[in-house]
Amino acid sequence: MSKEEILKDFDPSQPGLEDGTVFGLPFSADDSEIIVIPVPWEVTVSYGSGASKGPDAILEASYQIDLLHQDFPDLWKLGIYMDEAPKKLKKYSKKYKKLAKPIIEALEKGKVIDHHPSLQSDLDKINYACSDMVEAVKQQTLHWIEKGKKVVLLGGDHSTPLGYYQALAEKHKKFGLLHLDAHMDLRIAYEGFTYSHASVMYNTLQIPNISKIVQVGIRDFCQQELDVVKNEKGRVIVHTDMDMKKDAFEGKTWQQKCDEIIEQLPDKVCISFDIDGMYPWYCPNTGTPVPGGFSFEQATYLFNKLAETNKEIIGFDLVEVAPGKDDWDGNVGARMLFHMCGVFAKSQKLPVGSKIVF
Ligand SMILES: [Mn+2]
Repeated sequence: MSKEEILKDFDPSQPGLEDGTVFGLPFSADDSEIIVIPVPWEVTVSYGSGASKGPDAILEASYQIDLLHQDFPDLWKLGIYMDEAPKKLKKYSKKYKKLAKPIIEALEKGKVIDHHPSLQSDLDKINYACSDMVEAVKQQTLHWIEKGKKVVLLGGDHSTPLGYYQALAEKHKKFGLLHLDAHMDLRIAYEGFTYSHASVMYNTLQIPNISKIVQVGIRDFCQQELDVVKNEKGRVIVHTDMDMKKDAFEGKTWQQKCDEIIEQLPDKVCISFDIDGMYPWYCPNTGTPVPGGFSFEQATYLFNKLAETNKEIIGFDLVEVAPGKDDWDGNVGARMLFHMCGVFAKSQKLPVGSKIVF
């Protein structure tokens, strides 16, 4: 069936098709403008686990979402397709996470890993497996970009989008990251893991095409990360949660703050959204929650403002969504994913329709 015929047959007012793809949409990958690459990976988690189950939880919750988005009413017609995860990733995530556990425990007891040959050899294996994951994500991203698709990455923990940024760097000479997170993720090989979730922005800084990282919502960082920010001399800009709240308490509006953040970004922008940037009640099961944060609507407002400027959103990732006993975390993640697809598509000048005004 052609896409036109599928559209004619499909009733968007009914709940999504559970045998369809994400959001219950009836389209194939070929018929979809947007491809979501799920990366169910969490090998180096240091605290709470579950981020590898994020993509499944978001997929499950996505069937319940009404397709008529107030800001982007025609978004669903573009087609959003969730791809298969890179091969064997789920299995390897489990395997190497098990191997990482004794290393993290030994570190917690104050042991030095390279004094323990078997732990050191496991650590080497883990670092190798993680670099494989990064390469697989990069190749899968390039595969879809070369087919003309708008590609989105869905984690997994925050180590998962590094290969995605590397792929974007093959296509764009210079771009910046708008990074929403409670953490800076600028640690250097955290706990010995080169590709730790807590090191992803440090690793990202090694990509020369990334001209700037603008961090929003930060409220937990260490001396080493502060030193990285200082050494980068303006390449990393930090908006801490404390500073943003103080500004707000003293009368600065969110609109003013968003203008300031957007001004600091280069012409091309990739968004990296760690769900723990938001207030913890939006993501109670995420791996490393921190009190404070911003609301769902503050995030979507910032993204909408960015999409209204001349700056181009070239991609985004959403990471660290981890499900609990109910489907709340997945529900929030699915709605954020849908909204971010909308701003991405709008910025890419795809026909998302005009905002519904009452
Ligand atoms: Mn993070």
